[in-house]
Amino acid sequence: MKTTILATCALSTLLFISCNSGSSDKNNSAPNNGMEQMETGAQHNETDHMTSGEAHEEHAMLNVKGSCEMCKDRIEKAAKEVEGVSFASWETEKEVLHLNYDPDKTSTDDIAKAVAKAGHDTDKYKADQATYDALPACCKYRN
Ligand SMILES: [Cu+2]
Repeated sequence: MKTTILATCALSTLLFISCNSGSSDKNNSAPNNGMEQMETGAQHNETDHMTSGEAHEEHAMLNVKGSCEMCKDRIEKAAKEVEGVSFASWETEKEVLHLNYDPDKTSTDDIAKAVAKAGHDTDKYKADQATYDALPACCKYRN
């Protein structure tokens, strides 16, 4: 009996140790991301406010239909999910979406498409009827 208990103890200790070393490996590799900088000029992420002024960015405004705060979240989220978009803010009253984006990576056309796909009409692209119908009642902006 004793040996079984000892063996179980030893086994669980081993498991514990291996779990621990696994997680500390992760921690060690986290700050070690120098590899990502191999691509020149690829270092424009949204959190990089220090260099965003120097980055090749453009500002644009798009007319986007919507009605409430939920629409605002949905529109901004859809725009920000487009690669190259660093800033998106929708004005509820004017129904205008302000954007900062990298023109090498995306275009207002791409962003308008993404916003329309999320359920909001733009000047150029309209939301599918099915997508529009699926919006919550407070978000219905069509008459
Ligand atoms: Cu809404």
